[in-house]
Amino acid sequence: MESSDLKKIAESLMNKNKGLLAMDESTGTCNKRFEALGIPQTEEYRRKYRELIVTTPRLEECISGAILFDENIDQSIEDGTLMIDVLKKKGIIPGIKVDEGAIPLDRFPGEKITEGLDGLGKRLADYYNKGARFAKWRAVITIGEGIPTLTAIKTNAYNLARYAVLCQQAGLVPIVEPEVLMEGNHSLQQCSEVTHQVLHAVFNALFEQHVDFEGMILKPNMILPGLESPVQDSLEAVADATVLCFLRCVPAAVPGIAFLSGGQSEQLASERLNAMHTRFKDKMPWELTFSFSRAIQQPALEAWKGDDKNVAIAQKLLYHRAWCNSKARRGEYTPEMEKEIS
Ligand code: 5MM
Repeated sequence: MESSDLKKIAESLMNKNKGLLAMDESTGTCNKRFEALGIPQTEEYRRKYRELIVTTPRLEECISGAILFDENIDQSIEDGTLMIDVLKKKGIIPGIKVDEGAIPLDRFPGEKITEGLDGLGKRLADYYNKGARFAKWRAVITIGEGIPTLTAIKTNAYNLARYAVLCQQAGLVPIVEPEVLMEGNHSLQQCSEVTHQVLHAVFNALFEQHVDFEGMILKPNMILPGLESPVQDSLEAVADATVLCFLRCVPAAVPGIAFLSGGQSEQLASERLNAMHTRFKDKMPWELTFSFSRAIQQPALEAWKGDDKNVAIAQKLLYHRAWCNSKARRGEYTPEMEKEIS
């Protein structure tokens, strides 16, 4: 694969009016979300839900790429069309989550390491043949008493870099996702310091593994105070801390940064992304957009509740959140837009 091909895919994913839709919940995560809403936790209900997402009318106006989970890449919608083909027909680039989840990091209590490197080259070749053009791997970093340790940061960074180079070899654009979790009572400043350290370790590892920065995308957390922190900072403080951290850590050769939402409310995720654009217009060397799962899907999932008769309203809600975020990624979002559901 020519590096110019990877660059083209990365640039298409970072389309100025759009962002990414993460619909790569593993079976366990998807079932947990279904359970909370009383939706049956079966393969057929997970298929129906993913059908609802990929067939949402006009989704392609706001979404450039969708991240699938292994279970969905071979699944079809009701009429027999493969979900991946539904996406391609809409002009949405299909991607695939290729990590195999985070497990406890032995001898480092409270920390995790993401698995999935064994046999990855072969799996990536299969996914490419099935039509995927980008991939995703998520590493999880927790802030707490004495953590994260340097070992956890470096081990996760190394795995992310190995994954990224294997993706590029296979013709897939790697989305590199080091997530510093929101859980905890840490301050905005602590999140900034940890994210800074993590991003330096990740880019150092990517550099050492000869990853082509122009053919990758970074999927980070925003710089936020912990969910239990008594101080919840303003939109402006979050926007400034986040963009300044990236300006210091992310090379300009990287085409784009696409945020995870991490458990923020849907509206806050849009407002914060929007504030970054209004405050740093023309001052960022990369595209800055979204790759949300919960902050796009949650209202739709709650409206659907597993019932076919709710599909149309759920799709309207899904489109609406994608639309709000496509406005936010241009700095054009306003809270009044929350009422504009057509
Ligand atoms: C969809 O959730 C992805 C992880 O799933 P598993 O934990 O089941 O493996 C996750 O990587 C997701 O793509 C990102 O965290 C973005 O999702 P949020 O909800 O944070 O926007």
